[in-house]
Amino acid sequence: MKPMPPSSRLTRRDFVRTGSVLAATALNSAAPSLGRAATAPAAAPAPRPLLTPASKFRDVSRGKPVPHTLKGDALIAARLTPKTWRLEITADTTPDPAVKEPASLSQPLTLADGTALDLPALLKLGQQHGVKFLKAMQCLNIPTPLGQGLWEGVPLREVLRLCGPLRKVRRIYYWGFHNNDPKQLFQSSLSYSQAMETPPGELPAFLAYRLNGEPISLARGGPVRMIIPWAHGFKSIKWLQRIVVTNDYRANDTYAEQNNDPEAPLKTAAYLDELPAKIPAGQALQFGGLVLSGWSGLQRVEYALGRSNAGPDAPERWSEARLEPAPADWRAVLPAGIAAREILGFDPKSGQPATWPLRYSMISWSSSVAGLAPGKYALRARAVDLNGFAQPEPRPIQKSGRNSLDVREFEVV
Ligand SMILES: Nc1nc2c(c(=O)[nH]1)N[C@H]1C(S)=C(S)[C@@H](COP(=O)(O)O)O[C@H]1N2
Ligand SMILES: [Mo]
Repeated sequence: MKPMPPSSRLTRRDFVRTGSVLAATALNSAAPSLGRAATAPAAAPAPRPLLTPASKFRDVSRGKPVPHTLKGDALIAARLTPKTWRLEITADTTPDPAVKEPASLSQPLTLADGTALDLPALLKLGQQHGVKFLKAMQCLNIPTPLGQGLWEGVPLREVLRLCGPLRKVRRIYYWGFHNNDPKQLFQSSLSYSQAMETPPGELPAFLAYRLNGEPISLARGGPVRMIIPWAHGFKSIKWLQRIVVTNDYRANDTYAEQNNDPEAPLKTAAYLDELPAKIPAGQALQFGGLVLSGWSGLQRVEYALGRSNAGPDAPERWSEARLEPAPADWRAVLPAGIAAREILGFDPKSGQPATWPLRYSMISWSSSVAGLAPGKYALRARAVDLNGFAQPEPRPIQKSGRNSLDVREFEVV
């Protein structure tokens, strides 16, 4: 992610207004018969709100019943209310030939001896160590990002510190409420260093208790969920209830067993919105979508227009799309009472994003083409990361992070 030159600090309104009408020339040189003057440009798509309201996140929750349908006593028994929520932290002592010496921690936190962490204690820790972070939630195997939120919580390292020195620990795994049915267990894990040794300027794994300035709803994994900034959604365990430290060196995420790469970080990727099936000739085609700046950052978004979906005359001619600029006034974006300078990834002095797009967040992009002759077309979009890899590169398999190109077909009539 490049530092933002001052000239690129346009307002979000500028972004909508100037949604460029430019690509006909690029297309013309590939397929001269396509050119024709545009007469009636359609309205450019407005950028998505940077914060997705909690109720508008797409939901991929597992469990039967899903925890957020529990009510009354069932909710209390599940320890999923702010008053009943507890977190246990223990050491893994399961005998395993791969584990020569078991892990231990000085002070386990358990329900049995009344030491399990409760929400007031976590919030108190937050007064001293709290972090805020704007993150796109996206899994590695689904077509569209789920949403983007401002998450607040306490770094995992600070919570583990409550347990005194950890001995012989190589990994940390954790899970949430799962209806007491072992088959519904959904677990994730981190290396010891990922949890404890946040490098300067890097982002910690954290236990979140607020989303967009409000307590995390049950549907979004509240009262407390894990947020792993650099990872796909499957590491961000909802309804968090148990953390286990282990000397087992193997990642034991539920997702690994489902043929996913559990160590793959968030993939830089562009997403293309739906297009109308038919567009009147003479009207410019406005299009756009979201782009997620992942582990390797974002350089640009590109699109290519071809006459057919897979045909040989689909041009490998990519044009650069326009990225949504950073908001001129973050107060209009952030929940009341939260200043941009408090959020990780912003310069604490200027209150401006240190990079744009922010790491692990998504913004809108857009472009348009004019002068399309009647016929069938296919539009593709891709992200180019800061190492110059164009999506789907450099990920060899989908199961390490969805990386296929979005393609939309439409007809000019
Ligand atoms: N306890 C629990 N946490 C979970 C899951 C789950 O099934 N159970 N699913 C994970 C997956 S695969 C994803 S993509 C994210 C989705 O988060 P969201 O529902 O808040 O968008 O939650 C993660 N956390
Ligand atoms: Mo997921």
